[in-house]
Amino acid sequence: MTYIAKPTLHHPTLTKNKVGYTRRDYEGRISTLCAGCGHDSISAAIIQACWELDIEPHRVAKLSGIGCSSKTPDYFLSASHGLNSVHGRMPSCLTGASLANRELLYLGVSGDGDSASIGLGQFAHAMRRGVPMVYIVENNGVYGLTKGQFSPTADKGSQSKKGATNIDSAVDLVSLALQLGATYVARGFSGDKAQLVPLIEGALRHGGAAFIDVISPCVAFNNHTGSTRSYDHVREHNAALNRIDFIDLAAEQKAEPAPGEVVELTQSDGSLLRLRKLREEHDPTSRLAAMTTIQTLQQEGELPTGLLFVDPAARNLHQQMKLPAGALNRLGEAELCPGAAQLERINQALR
Ligand SMILES: Cc1ncc(C[n+]2csc(CCOP(=O)(O)OP(=O)(O)O)c2C)c(N)n1
Ligand code: SF4
Ligand SMILES: [Mg+2]
Repeated sequence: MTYIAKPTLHHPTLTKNKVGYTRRDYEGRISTLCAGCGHDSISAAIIQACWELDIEPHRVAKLSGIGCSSKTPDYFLSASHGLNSVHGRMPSCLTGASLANRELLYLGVSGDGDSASIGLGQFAHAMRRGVPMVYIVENNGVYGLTKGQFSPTADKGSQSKKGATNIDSAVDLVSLALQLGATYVARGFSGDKAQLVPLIEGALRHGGAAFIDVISPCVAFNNHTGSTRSYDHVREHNAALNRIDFIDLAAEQKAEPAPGEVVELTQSDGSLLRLRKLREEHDPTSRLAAMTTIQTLQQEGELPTGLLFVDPAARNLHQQMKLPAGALNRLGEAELCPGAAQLERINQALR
């Protein structure tokens, strides 16, 4: 399969977005993942979201670790910048890149093994520092690439394909992200693109640490009875809290919302998240309420999905560190070497 290249010629009548690209311009190479793998649906959702939001592909940097999930950046946004890091080290590479050049849009793609096992410390610090990024974990409950061992997100008591029972407690990445200070926390399902695409779009416009846990079944090793990450199980236990009906940057098109209470939240770049509540009791702007809802539903065996929490006025790492507006990698000598007098002033202030 890997030798089959996608044709580069596009049909001249394909629809273009506002920045002049067709949806095909956001694609990547042909996927080598197993047919039916949830990760491929997430790649398709990322392509859709970037195209719909008129994001120029060369303004995006996509970073990943190691795993089937971490291979996926090869299958979307081929014109973007990319880095495939050592296993679990994507968050620190992304943090460094973001500090060097804040003008790009950072997209981190990882797996449940990559982020909740070897990379757990890295995950934690990227969240608590408020790195402006969209961090997606393609969560299948197993190490897919190394043939289906339980990952730390596998539920206690769930069964492996060969019938072994998982005896360890699960790491719940959305709860962790909330506790650590992430300012946009969502959970999607690779089998529900209508829910997932707007969640990614909202995250791309967020401007702070945005985390999306996407339940993404592994058809080769974790799609059987006894697994809590199979397509059937997730469909049966998906407890959607809300739906983002649409995200509108200038709030120019006012579509009629579907029935249900609607909450409108304006993010710092002016984007409007229009949320239709499916569970009246859930307030997506309360971190505490999100934590309580997640714990309560998960204890009942349900998987809460949707936009779990958002702080629309979130501050990010750059703002907290009072960094200059442009990319640090373009500072000139005058800014980098402000002179002996300035250095003396700084030294005096620290005495
Ligand atoms: C330092 C290091 N340790 C272990 C491995 C072996 N390894 C490769 S991928 C992987 C786990 C991948 O699981 P996950 O992140 O959940 O991705 P998936 O394949 O399930 O999408 C492991 C343990 C490695 N490549 N590097
Ligand atoms: S092994 Fe699992 S995670 Fe990896 S490509 Fe196949 S279905 Fe996807
Ligand atoms: Mg995995």
